Amino acid sequence: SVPVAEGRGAFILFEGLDRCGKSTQCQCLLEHLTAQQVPVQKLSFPDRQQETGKLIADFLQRKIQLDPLAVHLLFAANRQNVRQQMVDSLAAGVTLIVDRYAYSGVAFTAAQLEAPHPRGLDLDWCKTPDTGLPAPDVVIFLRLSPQDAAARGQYGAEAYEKIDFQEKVQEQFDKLRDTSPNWVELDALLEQDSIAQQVSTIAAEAIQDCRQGKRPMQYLWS
Ligand code: FDM
Ligand code: MG
Repeated sequence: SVPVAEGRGAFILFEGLDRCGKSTQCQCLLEHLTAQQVPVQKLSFPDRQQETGKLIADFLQRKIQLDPLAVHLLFAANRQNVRQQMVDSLAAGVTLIVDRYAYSGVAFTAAQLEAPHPRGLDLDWCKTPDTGLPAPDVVIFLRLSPQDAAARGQYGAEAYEKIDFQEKVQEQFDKLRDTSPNWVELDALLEQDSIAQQVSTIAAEAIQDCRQGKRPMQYLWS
């Protein structure tokens, strides 16, 4: 019998440093859930199709220069612009597989701020523009050292792709992990299939809980 979506969909988020394999795992999970006839939709941020996303893409490709704090707000705007669509999809029983989100937003900006942050530009400032977005039911963090990441492919094509900067980003991700109870870390050095298997187990549990109404919708930053 074909499973019918009863309760809400689950919000499954993938986070990690550049080259950790997030996009591959998102695609694997999409195919896996689609084969199981789970209603599912994949999103990735930055969404480069949006008007804000085009500015972000130009910035990442170093075609235009923007102030780091202004870029931060653009990344958040790029998410807020689809907030209602995400909420509606989840409510309609559609599971969302998301490639990067506000955690990347906070970590990549906070990694650029000099400590001790003058004028209140700190982790909390970075979190503010994403307030009110739907919160993920699970954050799957694919952990890979910046050195192992760099060995996978050449860095340098886009801004941020530098080992020393990625180390700072990882430190910020670690701070976010400490305040996120639904954060799960997987070793990104494992075989793709082995990661995919762990991911499908984690996803199945989240999907079942959400479908059965065991997890109320939550919003950032709770
Ligand atoms: N990035 C991504 C940010 O700096 N802030 C954000 O809010 C998001 C979603 O953009 F280096 C950074 C992370 C990465 C770059 O992301 C492009 P993709 O996943 O490589 O396209
Ligand atoms: Mg990238």
